[in-house]
Amino acid sequence: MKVVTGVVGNDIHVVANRLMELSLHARGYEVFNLGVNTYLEEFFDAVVETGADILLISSLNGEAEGWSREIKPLKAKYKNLDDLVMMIGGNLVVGSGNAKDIVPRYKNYGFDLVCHQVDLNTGLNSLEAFIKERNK
Ligand code: B12
Repeated sequence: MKVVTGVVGNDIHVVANRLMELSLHARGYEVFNLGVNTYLEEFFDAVVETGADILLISSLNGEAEGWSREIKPLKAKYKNLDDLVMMIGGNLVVGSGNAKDIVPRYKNYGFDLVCHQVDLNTGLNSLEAFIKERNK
């Protein structure tokens, strides 16, 4: 399967993003890594260009929430993204917050999987379980 990944907004934290690329490769995915400082339009354009099945976004500085509010109106401008699996992880708020509150908010923005302060491998395991369940 094809995955587009990167770090959203004005976020320069690159380490988790590089690890994500390596882990996805090791799990057999074809990876298109847009790197840090990536805007939503660039993610969706890359999904269309590559025909990706999954969009996997990282945010460490907590800015993601501001961007995520734009997802629904922006996604509506693209065709054929209904089957795209959308996942986000990292530090999903500025300061502290708990996953119980954060996860439903992000699901409402349009994400299928939300991993607030969850390690990469646990997150990728849940992605694989999600895809398996969906393809049943
Ligand atoms: C290194 C670092 C920096 C470096 C980044 C260098 C670089 N180019 O990457 C520098 C010094 C430049 C930096 C700058 C800033 N940083 Co900084 N930084 C860190 C630090 C110390 C480590 C981050 C890191 O690389 N960790 C290693 C990776 C492997 O671990 P990780 O990031 O935790 O990622 C794991 C999980 O989050 C998860 N994960 C991540 N993404 C995803 C995605 C998915 C889908 C899944 C499933 C999982 C997942 O998997 C990873 C591995 O298990 C953290 C504090 C900390 N101890 O975590 C702060 C931290 C992330 N930084 C922070 C901040 C605030 C900033 C600045 C805004 C500071 C400032 N005032 O200038 C700027 C940001 C500028 C910008 N435009 O983004 C805050 C964010 C707080 C928040 N969200 O509320 C933190 C948490 C520090 C803190 N406690 O306040 N930072």
